Amino acid sequence: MPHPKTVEEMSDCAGPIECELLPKLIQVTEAAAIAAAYQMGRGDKHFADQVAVAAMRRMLNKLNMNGVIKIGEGERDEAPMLYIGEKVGTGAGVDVDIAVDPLEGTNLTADGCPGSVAVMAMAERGGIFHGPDIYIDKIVVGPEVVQYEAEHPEEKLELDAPVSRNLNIVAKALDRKVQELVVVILDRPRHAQKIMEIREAGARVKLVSDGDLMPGVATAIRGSGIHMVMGAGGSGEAVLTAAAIKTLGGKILGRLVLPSVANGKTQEEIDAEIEEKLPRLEKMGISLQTLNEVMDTEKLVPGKDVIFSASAVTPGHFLHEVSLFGRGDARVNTVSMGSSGTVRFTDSIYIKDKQKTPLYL
Ligand code: VTB
Repeated sequence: MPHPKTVEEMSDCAGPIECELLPKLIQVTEAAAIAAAYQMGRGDKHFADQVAVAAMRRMLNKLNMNGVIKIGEGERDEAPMLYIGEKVGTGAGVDVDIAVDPLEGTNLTADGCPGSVAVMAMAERGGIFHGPDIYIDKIVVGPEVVQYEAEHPEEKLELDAPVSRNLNIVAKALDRKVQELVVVILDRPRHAQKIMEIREAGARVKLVSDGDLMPGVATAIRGSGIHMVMGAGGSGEAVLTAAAIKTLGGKILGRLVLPSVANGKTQEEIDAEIEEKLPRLEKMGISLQTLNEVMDTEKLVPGKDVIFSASAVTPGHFLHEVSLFGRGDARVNTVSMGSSGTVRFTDSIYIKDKQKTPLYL
């Protein structure tokens, strides 16, 4: 029987970003993860973040591209490096939009807890949502649900539908019972109602203290034990999730929400946040009305040549933590992917002294 794909077709990439920058992107997130790993468990989340940012930026600036940070460490006035709008790369080469979270799960790293990663996504210019640094309330699911929706147009996930209805669709798509589903959600008072509804519908809940980005990616990986992610978290994290889930064929639905609203603050506090953030929102073409619109995967990541890489700092759902061996040698696990459909699980071992450092399996 002929092989369904030629070797050339298998190694085809979606465009210049995947072809030229994906191998480099892996090294960028690896460098940040290794830098952060040296700060693991030291209780200083700001310093852990700082070293990850610095390592990432140094690596990024070596790349031949004309990069712009679209989602990063915050606005220019609050972040000295990798702020929104910062230009990175040598300036020669392809135009690239970048979403970055140099250390997703700073608390997790500082406390030595599982789930922190260094993560970045790239796409062609205009390929990544340009939005404010607030929250996005979301639903994330894997490719089986996308397939099921295509075959059952009347049964589509909706952000505002009752939780039980959405869970039923996911269960049918995965050919299992709602009781067998696992939903990951951030452990926050703002999610108390949703958590109750998920449990009442019969599904199981995994609460995470931080870091709902990689669980979102895991919804597209069978065997990860995660079928759905729900709840409001950082908008940057949601866009990064969207980049990964798009390349894996899954989907995300999300809506921008102000943290003061999501966290049930007083009207006075909500008004203060609106006053502070509205000018920036309006500059991005977002009004208080359009803030409420539901965005899909295409809206969050319209790019056609999208790449994503996440390197684990502490142990993850499907990645090992960084190992440090002395003499600066390190081993680091990464999952990376591109629009072509190529996914790589990379186990990189950086050895300085080949005589002194043994290679372990
Ligand atoms: C969210 C979540 C992230 O921080 O942004 C969360 O998406 C912040 O939520 O994965 P709170 O404002 O409630 O703390 C993370 O957990 C880590 O960056």
